[in-house]
Amino acid sequence: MSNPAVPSLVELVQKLSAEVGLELRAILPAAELDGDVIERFDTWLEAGFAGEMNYLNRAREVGADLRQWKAWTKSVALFALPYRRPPGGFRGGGRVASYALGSDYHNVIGRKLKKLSRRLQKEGVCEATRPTVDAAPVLEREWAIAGEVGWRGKNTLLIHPNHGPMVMLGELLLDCELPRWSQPKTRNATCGSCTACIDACPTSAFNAEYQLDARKCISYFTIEVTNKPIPLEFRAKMQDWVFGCDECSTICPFGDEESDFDADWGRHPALQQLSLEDLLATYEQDFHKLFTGSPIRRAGWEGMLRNACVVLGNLKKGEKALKNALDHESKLVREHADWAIHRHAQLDAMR
Ligand code: B12
Repeated sequence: MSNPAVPSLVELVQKLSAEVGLELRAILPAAELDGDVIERFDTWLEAGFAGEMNYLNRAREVGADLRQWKAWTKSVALFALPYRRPPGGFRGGGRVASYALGSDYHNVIGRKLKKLSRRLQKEGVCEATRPTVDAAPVLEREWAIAGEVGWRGKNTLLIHPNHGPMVMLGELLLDCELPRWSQPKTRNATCGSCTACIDACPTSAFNAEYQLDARKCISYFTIEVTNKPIPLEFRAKMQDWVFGCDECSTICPFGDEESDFDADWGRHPALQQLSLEDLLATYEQDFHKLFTGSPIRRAGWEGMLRNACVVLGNLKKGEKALKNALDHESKLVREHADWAIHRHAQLDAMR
């Protein structure tokens, strides 16, 4: 039954979104973010919290107005796909952030957004469109907050009232003017006095509520920095996180712990197949083949082998594989294997 409070054009976008497996969360005009967002972004960049993620400067240039990126944009449709599922990782240990356990979200969401674009074009709703997921100069969380998809969590993540922080964001830029619209909420909430995410961070990466020093975040140094050593002070604190980290997401009281979106994202076969010891023995070419279609490729072969050494060190496992890696062609891997062997001795001494 149609809802008379929702303009029919929005209903059409909702319907077409649902047909491609997306739930429309909000629609905003192309220039909607308030000035404070950009000021805070500048402060954050100037403090050096972005580390080596120079690509964020481009998002700064686009700023509050998406027309700075795609001049024809008039509206933006916002999406948030839940991804919570039982934890997982490499066979025998080595945890991988939940969002990366299956198919690459860029592809999963990107494909759905492309399908939606074609349907909108066919219905004559718009002509030019641009799907975006993560890898574009779009401040995705700020748009989602402005569209009331959820609220800004103290862990800096967008928290959806029902799904919590474990949602991946995606947007569709459109060259047509659509009415501003937000999905009605079934509950109103905020973080209140809760600081569970800040307290749970293994590397104390939050300088303050709502403020992350990315350089200290496990996700940053295991994924974004692919060719440099992991700072010594963080290696033991990484525990068994070999790619990304979910600690500030899973501790959040919002979102249903029982949620299981495994079927939507799948499990990547390489993770079923490989142990960290196997990973350490892979050649570069094989690594890229094995992880085709997985976000894990982003960390690169050398980066992932480096991470694997640290985790094997922390888990006190894989002594033989680590010893072999002392002769690895990569200096980075050799150095981390050496650290891991010393870590085993250190853990023995602590017993
Ligand atoms: C760079 C980046 C990272 C970096 C930096 C993270 C960060 N917090 O900025 C690293 C590599 C560390 C990272 C890690 C992760 N990421 Co990331 N990442 C991004 C990316 C590409 C840009 C984010 C960005 O603009 N950061 C810049 C800073 C300035 O933003 P900010 O921290 O929100 O800062 C604002 C606030 O802090 C606020 N602020 C500052 N001080 C104060 C004070 C007060 C009082 C208030 C109210 C506000 C406030 O103002 C700042 C400017 O707006 C986005 C995709 C995109 N294109 O947007 C994905 C994205 C944010 N990442 C995502 C995910 C899933 C993750 C991880 C959970 C992955 C994992 N499991 O390992 C972790 C979570 C770590 C965390 N708590 O942020 C999702 C988040 C979805 C969601 N629910 O929010 C995104 C949106 C990708 C997507 N398409 O879904 N990520």
